[in-house]
Amino acid sequence: MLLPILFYPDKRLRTKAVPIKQVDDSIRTLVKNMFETMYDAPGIGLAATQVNHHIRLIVIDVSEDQSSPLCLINPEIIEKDGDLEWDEGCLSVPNYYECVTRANHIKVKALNEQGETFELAASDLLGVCIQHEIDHLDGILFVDYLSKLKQKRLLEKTKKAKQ
Ligand code: GNR
Ligand code: NI
Repeated sequence: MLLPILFYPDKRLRTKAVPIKQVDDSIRTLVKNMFETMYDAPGIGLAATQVNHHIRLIVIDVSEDQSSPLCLINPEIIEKDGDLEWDEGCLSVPNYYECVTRANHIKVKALNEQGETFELAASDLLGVCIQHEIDHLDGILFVDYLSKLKQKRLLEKTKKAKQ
């Protein structure tokens, strides 16, 4: 089932997501629908926040052929190192791309769809994407890192597009 995506500047994108207590079938159904929505968009990541579920769950696939689905529940960055600039986009901010500086190497700890803990080392696009998605769970958008002037221009552009 495709889920509707929230668009900037929707205030619900600012909600802080709560940890998932139990990884059950209702969570697994949401994961399935989030993958479907992400692949359909198409995007390389999707946070539950973006589909108006305010729980700590993200799905990612940075491959070109949908071969590397990754689901992270209650993700936590436990190590960060180095700097990396990347031209980022967001399904909640359509047709807008800007360069953001992130950590280049991260180690993340999370639960999988079975509720088991795992750790993952990530860098480059995968690392950027994980950091972008965890930000969503904290109500943060990549545009928050841009200058006030760029944010003002984006808001004006967004208002124009709506009319
Ligand atoms: O599809 C997406 N592409 C992307 C490109 C560069 C940096 C981050 C991303 S994530 C984005 C999908 C999305 O909005 N996830 O929240
Ligand atoms: Ni996004």
